[in-house]
Amino acid sequence: MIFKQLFDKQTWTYTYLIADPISKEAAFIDPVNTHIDAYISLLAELNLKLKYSFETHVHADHITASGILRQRTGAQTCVHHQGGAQLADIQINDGDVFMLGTTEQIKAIYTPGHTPGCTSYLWRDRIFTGDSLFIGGCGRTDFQGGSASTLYDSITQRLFTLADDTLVYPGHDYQERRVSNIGQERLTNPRLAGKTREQFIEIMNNLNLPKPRLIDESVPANRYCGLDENERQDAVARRNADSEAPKILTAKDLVLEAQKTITEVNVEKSKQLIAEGNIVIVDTREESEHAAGFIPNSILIPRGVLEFRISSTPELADKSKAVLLYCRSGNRSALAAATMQQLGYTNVLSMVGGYEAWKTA
Ligand SMILES: N[C@@H](CCC(=O)N[C@@H](CS)C(=O)NCC(=O)O)C(=O)O
Ligand SMILES: [Fe+2]
Repeated sequence: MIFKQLFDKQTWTYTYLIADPISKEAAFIDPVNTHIDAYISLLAELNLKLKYSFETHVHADHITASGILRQRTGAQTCVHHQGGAQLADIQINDGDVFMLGTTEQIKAIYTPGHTPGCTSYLWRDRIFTGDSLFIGGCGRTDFQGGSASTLYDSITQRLFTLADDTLVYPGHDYQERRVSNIGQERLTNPRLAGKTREQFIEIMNNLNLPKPRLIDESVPANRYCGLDENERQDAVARRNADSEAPKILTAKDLVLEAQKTITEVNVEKSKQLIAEGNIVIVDTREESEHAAGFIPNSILIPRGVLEFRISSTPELADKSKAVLLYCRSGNRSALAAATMQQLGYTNVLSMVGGYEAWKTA
């Protein structure tokens, strides 16, 4: 067997390389995007073909290398289907088994709690627990849909039921400890040993940790396997060309879809309709945008709260009345118009070009 434990000092992340020496097929677990060249060299040095790049979850503290590894090696990216990483080639289910060559089996064990998509991987005598179980600790549960009670169940029912001598290889260790085992964690992990579910939840709800330094860039990037905006376009197109796979929609797609069902009017026509009177003008932008300038007599209902504000807006009580919607450039108002039509409004118009075009005119 070929096995390596790699460490990213910046984020205290462990990455694992597993390979079958006969077929030369290899897999990474949780590769980090700042080490891609080193990974490629390592694969070359060991004469390995990367077959899979697994994520234990959609990480909040670093960006994955999986999307780029896919581009450079053809490896398949694998994330649990609850992870929200639509671009991943394989949407993992609990119990899925992945083969390297004919003998090496990697089995996915669903261990949610740190996030809803967390998965551990069992290979031979060892389990890669990601952030579900650390040495003497566990991943936090205070963001990304985390749940302390779910994590308690995952640890006690899925991980602690493995053989005591199963080696535990975590996703991080903030003191650079490298390996533990199930028996040791069951007996000595301070969050779990001798603790009830309620005590565990109490501990987890009072950690008061600062949020990870890189969370705001990591989570959105990792939903796209770590690819940046430019790299995504190709990957999304490739994915959408596969007729079997669910389509990945972008905001632009949603706007185009909405535009097929609504009526749009230009600024000139809008001015004419306003002059004729008897039309409700709705600004669908955010409050700060409205404050910086608006079309006279328009009422502000930001797109995000439209569905909920409508019934308490007296001007919109009559669903047959003419309504002119605008935003900054015409996209949000198109979506808002489609929504209002779904809610039964029969005379809704969206202003093309939005307030920008209005100002220019
Ligand atoms: N200081 C680190 C904290 C990272 C962090 O919050 N890590 C998560 C896993 S993604 C965790 O569960 N940490 C547990 C802990 O710090 O005890 C950073 O900014 O990146
Ligand atoms: Fe994490």
